[in-house]
Amino acid sequence: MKKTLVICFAAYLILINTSANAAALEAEKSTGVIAIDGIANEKAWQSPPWHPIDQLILGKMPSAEDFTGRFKIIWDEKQLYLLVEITDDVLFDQHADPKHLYWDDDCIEIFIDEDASGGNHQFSYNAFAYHVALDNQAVDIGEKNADGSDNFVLLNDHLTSYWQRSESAPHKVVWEVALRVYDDSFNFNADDQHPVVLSLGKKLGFMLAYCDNDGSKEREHFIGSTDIKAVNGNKNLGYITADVFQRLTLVN
Ligand SMILES: [Ca+2]
Ligand SMILES: [Ca+2]
Ligand SMILES: [Ca+2]
Ligand SMILES: [Ca+2]
Repeated sequence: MKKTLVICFAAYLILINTSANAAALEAEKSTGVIAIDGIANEKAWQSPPWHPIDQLILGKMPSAEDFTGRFKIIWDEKQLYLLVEITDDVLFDQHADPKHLYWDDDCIEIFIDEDASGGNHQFSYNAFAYHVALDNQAVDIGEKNADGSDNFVLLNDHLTSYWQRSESAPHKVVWEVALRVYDDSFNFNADDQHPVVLSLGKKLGFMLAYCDNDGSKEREHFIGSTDIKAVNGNKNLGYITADVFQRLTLVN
């Protein structure tokens, strides 16, 4: 009886664990060159499906005019490519310094865990949480400073980003990003850092989110691509642990 209980409990734990990652994603292989110019006219963008950015992480659920987002993802050996369509009524960049309170400015946030290991990445490069700002700069939390203080690092050479407003809908932004994937051996202070070569069948941890602020002191809402299981009522866990990311598989 005791053994059965243990087995049931173990099965329950596995169920909880997999449900957190339930929204698995696939990235199709790119069929040509993607110009990162905020214009989605490449043939490679036609066939992949859209994925919604509609899961509330922080704040109150916004109206469709306030925020709507969706994305496509494809890959080649060198990088992942994201096409992100955002409708946001007010674009807001209150802090000029790209490393100061960057999460309170409008930005897309790309979470990536090269080896799908999961686990804590807040002050390590076990996974990355790139906040890509309206000036196309990318910032994450690096390893702590020697005095124990937070160390925000610009990682602009990890990605290429460009967005522009849509001609057809003035509040719609078309955003293209090419993201080089770095593994957990990344060293911010070394010069000879290279992204991994991506290959068919590779599995990564991935999540996409948007920090929306329309003029408040702090961001008004934070919406992601997967439903995060709350811990003590808090779903804002992606910047701490890669356990809440989705599973992304590179397919043909
Ligand atoms: Ca393009
Ligand atoms: Ca908004
Ligand atoms: Ca990892
Ligand atoms: Ca906004």
